[in-house]
This record gives sequence, C-alpha cells and structure tokens, in this order.
Amino acid sequence: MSSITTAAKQAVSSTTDNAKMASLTQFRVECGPSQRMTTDQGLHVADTDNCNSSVGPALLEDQIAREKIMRFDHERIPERVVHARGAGAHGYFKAYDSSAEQWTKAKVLMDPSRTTPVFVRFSTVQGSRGSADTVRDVRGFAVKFYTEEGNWDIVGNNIPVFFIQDAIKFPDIIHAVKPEPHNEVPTGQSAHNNFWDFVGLQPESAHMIMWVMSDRAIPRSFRMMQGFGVNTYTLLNAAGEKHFVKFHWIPELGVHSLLWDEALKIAGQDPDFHRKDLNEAIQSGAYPKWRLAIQVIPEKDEHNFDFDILDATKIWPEELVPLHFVGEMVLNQVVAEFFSEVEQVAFCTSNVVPGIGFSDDPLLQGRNFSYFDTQLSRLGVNWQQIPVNRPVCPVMNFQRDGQMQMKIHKGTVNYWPNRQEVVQPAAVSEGSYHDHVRNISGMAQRMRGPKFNEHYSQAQLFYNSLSPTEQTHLQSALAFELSHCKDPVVYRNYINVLNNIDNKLAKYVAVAVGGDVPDASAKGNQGHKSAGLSQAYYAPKEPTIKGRRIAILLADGFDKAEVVAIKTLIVSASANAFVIGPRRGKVYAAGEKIGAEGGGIDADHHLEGQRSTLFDALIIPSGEHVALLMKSGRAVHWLREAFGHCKAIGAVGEAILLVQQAINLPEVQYADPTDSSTEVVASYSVVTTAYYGVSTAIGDASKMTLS
Ligand code: HDD
Repeated sequence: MSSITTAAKQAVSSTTDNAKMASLTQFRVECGPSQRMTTDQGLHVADTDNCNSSVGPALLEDQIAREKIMRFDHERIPERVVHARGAGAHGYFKAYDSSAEQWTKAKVLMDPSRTTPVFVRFSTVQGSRGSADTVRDVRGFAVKFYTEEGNWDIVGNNIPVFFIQDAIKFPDIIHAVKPEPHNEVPTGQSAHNNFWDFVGLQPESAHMIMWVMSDRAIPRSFRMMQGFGVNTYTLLNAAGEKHFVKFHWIPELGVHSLLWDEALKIAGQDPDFHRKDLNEAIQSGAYPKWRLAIQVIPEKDEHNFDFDILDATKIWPEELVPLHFVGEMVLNQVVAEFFSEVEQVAFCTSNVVPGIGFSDDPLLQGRNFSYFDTQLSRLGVNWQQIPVNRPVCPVMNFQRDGQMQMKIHKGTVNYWPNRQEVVQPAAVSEGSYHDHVRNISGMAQRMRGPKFNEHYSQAQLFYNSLSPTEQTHLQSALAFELSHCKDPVVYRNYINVLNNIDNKLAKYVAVAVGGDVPDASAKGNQGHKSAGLSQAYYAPKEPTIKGRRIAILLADGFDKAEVVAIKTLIVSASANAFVIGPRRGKVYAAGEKIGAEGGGIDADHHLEGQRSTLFDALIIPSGEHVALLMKSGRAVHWLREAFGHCKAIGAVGEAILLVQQAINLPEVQYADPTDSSTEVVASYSVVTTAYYGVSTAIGDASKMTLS
C-alpha cells in the first residue's frame, strides 16, 4: 500500500503542473508539419484524396479508402442520456488547513500540503449534445478529484435540491422533461405539456421548480455558478466517528445570471457561449475559482430537524447548519481534445475515498448504481482505463479482460486468494477504504420516511428569500413556461401547486397564462427566509470585472491614445477587451488616412457580427468617430439593447451625447400581445439601473461592477 502513495507522490512532484496532467502527457498526440500521414497500422500513405479505381467503380481492395470511411462511420458514441451537452477543464484543489480532520480522515480535504488534480465538467440536463448553452435548465457541476487514494467524484448541480426523492422516479422525470415521444419536441426546454404535467402530479418537485424557474437556471457563466453535491454523504474521521455532510462550491466571482431576454438571444447568436467563456477565461489567465464548503451534522443529530436530512428535495438552511470552508478549486488548463477528455470523462457518485462514504439518501443509493451502469453502455467495460478517467495512483486487482482491455497483466494467477499471495488486500491501517459499521434492521418495504411527505415549506422559504427583482423573474419564468403548455389540465393543475407556495405568485401566473385565479392561499405563507438563497448574498466583497467581456465601440476617427489606454486598463483588471468596429480588421484613428500603412487598430469584430448580448459592458471613446456611430442604426441598437439589459455603459466626451440620444427615447412602445387593453408595457426609459459616464470606466477599471 505504501508503494501506492509513493508512486502517486512521485507523479505529483514530477511536474510543475499536476499529477493528472503528467499522466495524460503520454497519451497526447502532437500533429505537426514534420509528421507524415499513415494508416491506422502505421503505413505511410501518399494519397488519401482519391479512391483506387480504374476509370470506373472503386476497387474493394483499396484498404486506405475503406479504413478512412469505416473509421468515420464509427466516430459517434451514445451521448449521455442526461447532461449530454457540456464543457470541461482541468485544475486543482487545495485544502486551506487541517481543520476538516475533526470530521474526516480524507487527506484531500485535510492535508494542506497536497495539491489534488481535478477535472470538472459543467453541463445542461435536458438538451442533446448539439443544443444551446443558455437555455433555462439545471447546470451539472461534476468534479473528479484524482487523489493519491483513488478518484473521488462529486457529481453535483448548480442547484442544491432535486426534483425527486427516490431514484426509481428518475426515468419518469427525465422522460417527462425530455422532448415528447411522438414528435421529439422541444429541444433544450422544459416549457412543454409533459414536464409540467409530471411535476404537477409529483409535488415533491415543488421546491426544485422554484429554483429552476429562478435566475439560477440561466447563469451568466459556469464560472459564476454555485455547485452543490445535493445528496447527503457521510464523513468518517480517524476516531471512527460519522458525520452527515453536504458539499457546496462557492464561486470567487459571485453568482450571476443572464436576463431571460439575453439568454434567448444568445441561444441563437452564440449557442456555445458558456463553453467559449470557460476557455476564454482560462486562456486569458482569469482562472475560475471556487471555495469548497461543507455542512456537517453529527450522526446522533440525524433526527433533530423538521425535515429528513436524507431527503434530496430539502436544503439544510445555513442558519441551522453553518458552512465550514475547507479548501479551494482552481481551473487553469483547457482541454486539448474535446471528445477524448470532455466526452469520455465518466463520473460516478460511487467513487469515494477513505474518510468519505454514503448515506441512506434514497436518491444517492440509486445513483450509485446508475452512473457505473451508464458508463458500460457509453464507453464499455474498461471505461476506467480511458486516459481522462485513470486514477493517478496505481490500480491493481483481478478484474480482467472485456472489450478494449489496455493493460497486459503479468503472472500466472488472476484470482484471490492465490498460492503465491500476490496482490493482497490492503489493511485498514494501510489507509484502505472501509465501510462505516452500522446497524441495519426493519421491514423491507416500498416506502419513504414520514418526513419525506412535506413538500412546500422549503419551496416557500426559497421564494420568500429572493429579492423583489428575483421574484419578478421567477414569476415571468413560470408564466413563460406554462404558456407553452397547450393542455389546460396541465397549467390549471400547476397553478394549484403554486397556490400551496404563495397565493400572489399563483395569482400572477394564473392571470398571465389564463388559469383559474385562486382567491386564497391553499396553505398560507409562513414567511420564513434564509439569507444564502438569494444570489445577491454571494456578491464578492471587492467588486471585480475579472474575466468579464467588455466591448469598445469604434468607427473611423477615434482618439487612438484614449482607446489604447482604455484597453490597457481593462486588461490590467483581468477582463477581456474587444474592439467592435464598422468592419473586422483595421479601423483608423482621427488624422489617419484610411488604409494607411501601419495605421489604425484592429477591430476584433464588426457591429453586425456580434451583439451587445455577448458582452458584459460597453464603452465608447471620444472623437470624430462618434458622429459616424450616431448614424449607424446597428450602433444605436447596441446601446439601447445594452441599456435594456442593465449593462454598464461607459462613454467619453462626445460619446456621452450619443448614449443620451440612443437611450433617452421618449416612448419606445411595445404592444402587449396578451392584453389588448395595454398599449404601452415597456420603454427603455423605465430601466433606471444602467448608467453611463466617464469616470467609472476610464478612471479605474477595477472599480467597475457588473451584475
Ligand atoms: Fe445524474 C449524469 C447530477 C440524479 C443518473 N448527473 C449526471 C451528470 C451530473 C448529474 C452533473 C453529468 C456528469 C458528467 O458530466 O458526465 N444527477 C445529478 C444530480 C442528481 C442526479 C446532482 C441528484 C442529486 N442521476 C440522478 C439520478 C439518476 C441519475 C437519481 C439515476 C437513478 N446522471 C445519471 C446517469 C448519468 C447522469 C444516467 C448520465 C451520464 C452519466 O450519468 O454519466 O447515470
């Protein structure tokens, strides 16, 4: 056993990066100009552009053409049955100190001298591999820790609760939310009859529905999401004491979302918005970072709560069970090949290390079966040997054979016990995994614990804890979703469910979607709140623009020194500056001749090619170019849309007038299609939170705040 840890340590110290990156090096293939093309068998080939044929049908003997086409025919593997669309990155985790040792002997959590490599995959749940990033959905947040004691996976979401309590309901909830069976519609959306039919009849999902209809389900970026293990796990310390535990990831940048209007537009403008954002941030050095916190409950206190602590539709309010911060995770390396790493990474809730164990949470119990099982059909029985899935410590046992076995095991025995006593089990004293000893008694029957029957109090708690703006967004989201359900049985029933949570909410939705407006609340709202449920709670203490995307709008005739200064300031605050001009390529400053050799600066995009939705803020420098921008309908639209989405807008000199003219439109009127009596429902001038001015952007870029 000691050799296991020594080998893993050597791996860690053999690279300045981390042990996992070192282990992947042998599998990485460079493709360079000095290399020559071969077949899969290594045969050099001179021509892969023409089939071998004699001025007629292709010859069957052409093994080069056959190989090329056959390999292509088999490139696809089944996509994940859920969480099919995702993005991933490598990084590391480091414990802050040894304080977690009071609860666990898991070295990864309590040894600050260790740097544990991680691979993280973020995902959406409903849509297929080719769906858009910014849809309204839960986001997966799966972390694989390559520890010296083996792989540990926290397969979590960006929402701390789940739709169902018992794993046996998982196929039903997923069938209900996925595209309907008769027509494969809709893609990447829960806004359809079957989903709302199911959740209306399965009220244990009410709490989760509140989260999914909130801004949490349309994150601005993977980097700005919380992560949660969701299920209740256990920790075991060196003294053999057990604690129940929940895991939380808290992003350094705070928790931020898109507006629904932005999310809808970005889904069309740039369906890869989130995966590009992740790579862009890492490549520009703005490494995404999360703190890992745990909530712990001693074994003896399991039954001291109003709710069952093993019920995945419940949170443990922080007021009752505080967070302990144990370490931090940084993502600092993008993947080299998407398929090999992101598509083939395989997480299992059953992957734990000594000091971490399971609980009787009925959802977790089913998950422990399901993940291993799904990898068999996606990747085959030897999925653990795929480079991204390999542990960084040695693997040694008598599991053998199967498709795509990559190892050649030496020796004459493949069973235990064996006369040669090779490959012996490791003793607990050597650091091996062992299950916590516990009493199990009672009647086996199909049932749930009595406290699993209450479904509304935490749904209320969540709704009450949101800011008024967040509540408004949630109301609109419900109204959007239910108005996509054609069957009145479905939306009427869901309004009844909402009326168990909050009467005003139910009324709002009923009026909007045409249901029966309930007079009185079904249950009454207890009015309880918990601070950590609103996104505002996670605003960083120091406002930051780290990793944000800032557009600089230009036309020919700008002030060059000023633009260079603005760019420098933005980059110095670890944000990304993009010049948007009338065309991609050179845009020329005041006094420069158009097309002048060595003049101008490079525009990254042109005004038609990108939209304000893809940026967090925009700034317009001073100069003659403002007159040209004023005449550009697209530039004015950029400003109006950015203002409507409450983005920070900076303007210098003449550009202030442009901003004023663009956004102070007296009456931009929209007719409300759902209410013929309403003539004006919105105008840009009612949005008061956006601002413009010189000082914020130019004076000190690091003080700019974006929400
Ligand atoms: Fe699951 C994938 C998260 C309940 C069965 N799940 C999957 C992924 C995440 C989650 C993040 C994607 C992993 C990746 O990136 O490869 N799942 C959750 C959470 C749950 C949950 C937080 C509730 C606490 N899942 C759940 C249940 C079952 C599954 C109850 C089955 C009984 N989940 C799966 C799966 C997937 C999966 C079918 C599809 C691909 C995969 O496992 O590897 O086995």
